[in-house]
Amino acid sequence: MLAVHLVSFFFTKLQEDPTKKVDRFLHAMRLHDDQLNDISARFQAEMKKGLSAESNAAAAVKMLPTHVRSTPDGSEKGQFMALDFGGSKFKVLQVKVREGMGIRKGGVEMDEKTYRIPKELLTGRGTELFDHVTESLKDFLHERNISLEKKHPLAFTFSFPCEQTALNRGLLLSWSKNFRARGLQGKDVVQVLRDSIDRTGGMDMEVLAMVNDTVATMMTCGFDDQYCQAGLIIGTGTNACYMEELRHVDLVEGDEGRMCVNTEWGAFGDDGALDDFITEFDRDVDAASNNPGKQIFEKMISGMYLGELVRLVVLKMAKVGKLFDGRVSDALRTKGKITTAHVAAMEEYKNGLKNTRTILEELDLSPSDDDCIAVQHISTIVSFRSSNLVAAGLAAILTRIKHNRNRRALRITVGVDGTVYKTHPQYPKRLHKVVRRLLPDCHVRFALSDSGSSKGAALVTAVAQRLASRKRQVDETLSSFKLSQEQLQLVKARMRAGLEAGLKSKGPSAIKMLPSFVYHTPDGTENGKYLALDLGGTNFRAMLVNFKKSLQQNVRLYHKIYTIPLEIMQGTGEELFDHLAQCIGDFLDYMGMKNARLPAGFTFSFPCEQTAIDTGTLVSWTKGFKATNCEGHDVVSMLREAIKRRNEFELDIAAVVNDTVGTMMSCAYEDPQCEIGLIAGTGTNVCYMEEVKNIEICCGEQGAAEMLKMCVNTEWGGLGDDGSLDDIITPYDTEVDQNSVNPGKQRFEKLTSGMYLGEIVRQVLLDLTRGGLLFRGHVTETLKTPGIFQTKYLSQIESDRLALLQVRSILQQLGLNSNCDDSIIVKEVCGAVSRRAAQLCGAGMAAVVDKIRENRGLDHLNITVGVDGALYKLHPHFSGVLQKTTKALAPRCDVTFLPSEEGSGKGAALITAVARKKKEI
Ligand code: 0WK
Ligand code: 0WK
Ligand code: BGC
Ligand code: BGC
Repeated sequence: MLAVHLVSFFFTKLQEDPTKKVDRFLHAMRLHDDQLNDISARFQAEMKKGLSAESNAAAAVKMLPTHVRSTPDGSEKGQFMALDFGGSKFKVLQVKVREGMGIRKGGVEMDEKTYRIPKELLTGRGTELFDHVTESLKDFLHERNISLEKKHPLAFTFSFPCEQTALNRGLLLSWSKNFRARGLQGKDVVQVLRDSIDRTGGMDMEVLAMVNDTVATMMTCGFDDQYCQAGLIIGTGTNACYMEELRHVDLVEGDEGRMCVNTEWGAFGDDGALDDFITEFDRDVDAASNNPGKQIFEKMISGMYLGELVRLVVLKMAKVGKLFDGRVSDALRTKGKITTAHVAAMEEYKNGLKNTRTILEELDLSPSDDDCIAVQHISTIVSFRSSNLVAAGLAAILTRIKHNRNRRALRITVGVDGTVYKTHPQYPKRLHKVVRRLLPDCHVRFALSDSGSSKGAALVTAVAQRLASRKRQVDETLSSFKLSQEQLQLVKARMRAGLEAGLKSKGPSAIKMLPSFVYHTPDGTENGKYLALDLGGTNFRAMLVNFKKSLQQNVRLYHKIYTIPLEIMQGTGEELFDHLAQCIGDFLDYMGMKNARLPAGFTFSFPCEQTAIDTGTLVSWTKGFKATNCEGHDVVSMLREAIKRRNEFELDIAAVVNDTVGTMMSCAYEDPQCEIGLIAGTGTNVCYMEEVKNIEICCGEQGAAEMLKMCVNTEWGGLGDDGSLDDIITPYDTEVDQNSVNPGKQRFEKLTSGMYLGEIVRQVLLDLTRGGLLFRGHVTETLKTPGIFQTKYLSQIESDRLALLQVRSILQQLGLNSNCDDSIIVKEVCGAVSRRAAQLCGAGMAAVVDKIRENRGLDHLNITVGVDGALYKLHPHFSGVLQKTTKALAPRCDVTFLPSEEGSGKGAALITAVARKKKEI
């Protein structure tokens, strides 16, 4: 008896659960998370393949650049005609976008009409298909009394894979879904549209942008949600796009900013990458499709195929007697008899089963309740697999964005559209759930594009218009920084004239040409220990230099750097020199040489009139220094007095030199051909070995006459103080000069040196922001703060590696919220300002080397320039542009630029050594 009960229990058990039967039958379609993660990883690999120039051609997933470089930022405006072509409905629209009010607040008005596309046109001649499109457009203009004369900007949503080389140019790679019109593959569909508009005639359209429906959907949702950086279509077809870092898009020039990439993920698997997930039903759907072997991923997911998949599964299960007791109807054998809409209906919460019975009865089947449950479950499994596969693809994209942005967690919104997503009752929830399960550390929001993608297309066109006009305005603003060859030649000539004038006149000349009383470069015989003191632009350095005769060319140096607080820089002269004396004391202590009474060389990087090697009267402070009671005083005496006041140690200050002279000497120790010293740092200046006979101001000076050459500290920073640069000085430069501690002075320096470049950039950024071209027009307190944009930022921002992310983090640190475009502009501004600075220094250097060449009556000159300064040494492009400009403007001079290793200290010690030797004689 018990046995009978057990058998009947199991039989009813087996009988009873049709879903289990289906689960077994379709186990290959039921994907669990490991499989989804595997598919996600495979898709990531495919994305890389598609993005890289090497492997793109062979890649199945084409990763097509769209030339859409940014998502909406609320400043789009204008009226546009739009065509939405390629989805289940072909629409003609007029879209009005008003300033910054966003869609929710009704900032965009739409007027649309859907036009049927006769079936025969889908497979007819392509030109006829497009003529139908443009005739519909014309009909719409008529019907809506929209002027036919006025030129209308047109946005074209074309939902097929296109290789775009610009926003308004795209070659059709292949048709998909149910389109197969002839003669268009490989053609620029924007041109085809323009030709059709001309053929249809009677309207004036400017096709400004063609976008894929995924891109248009992302833009539509991006208008309201700045986190929307991806677009997803699950409709007749399926596809996704997202904002990729431009540096990863090999097929497009440039590495700044981002660009939206249309993945065309429908083709994932066309190269066999998904073969182990393809079921017999997928193969049947593909074989019966009008593009076998193509769009494999799409055929497992999108609305054009889901119904067919369900029909084939139901047909197979019926054939093997697992449904309808093995009875099959002709309707069930007929392709397309079960649509995706049927699938959605079968899965409705309440009426799902009822709908299933109705649908099956319409297929001339008489299903049992269990049959209905089973068929409903088949629909569930098929559509569940669809949403799971979309989730896996999306997980791959979002993971890539997270990595691109170096984020541990990502907050992002995905704009979605498409009939399957919109009409299938359970699809969105399932998709969201699986995506969040696959990406636990991402905060993913799905925004439904509630009115189609044409708003997005119009926004792309508006963005295109805005970007184009902004680029025009930024280029205009920066054009004043772009110096032509002629202008640089002029600067060279003016520098030359300034050098000549400075040598002649005792009086005030813009370029002071100060004698240094250094007559020759080192000869290697220098020996002994010297203290080198170096007051430059940003800090004070004390250095012990030990020349060892025994060790040829071997010099030992020990040094310590001390900062100069602003209040000391701009306090009293006494405080400044006391501070220096204190630092020297600390250094000698540190070196245990307090009682050594060392001979010292003092590098004093400011214009000093010298009458001998160990005296120098400060002409005027520069570079932010403004200590009182110094100008007009001998800086050596002031230091000696400070040391005396300190009464801790004694020094024999034997020489005071300019940092350019110290740098020249340091480098000449390595390269005897070095006869010029250049500083491109906080300040800028150059010295060079001039013929004594040309230095009128010191002819007859004791000791000068019998010498041939003397090093002259040009103080070229003063070029333009006489107005000779007014034709290239921009209002931004004037602003910087006005706000400086020495207005009207050092004009050339204020165009070229580290102390000022950051300020010039800030002034330009301020102006662009006030013009609404930057930071959304928000002029923050930070941006108004002088000195906030340090020149070191230029070097970081302009470095070729990682530039943009760095730009944004630098701007972030400055409290400036920026988007990609802002960062691109900031980088452009930095580039324009630093490039001009380097070119101007190059023009100045060309004047100096050509003068030396002519001094020596040479047809060609080989010479070396010893260089120092943070701008020359640390800025990624400055030195290269300077060298190139010098070469271009002084072609008869071969100039080697030798960066100084240990600064000018060694040079000062060398000069001290020479000075001491002479004293002993
Ligand atoms: C609506 C959009 C259109 C897109 C379509 C896709 O406006 O651009 O192509 O969604 O969904 P489907 O109509 O193919 O279901
Ligand atoms: C290092 C030299 C020093 C000079 C400085 C200029 O040793 O004499 O003043 O370079 O560069 P800055 O520190 O202004 O970038
Ligand atoms: C097309 C895509 C399009 C998608 C959604 C696919 O068949 O290849 O370009 O985005 O359908 O409409
Ligand atoms: C000073 C020069 C110095 C240069 C580089 C200028 O401001 O006037 O004397 O050589 O800066 O430091």
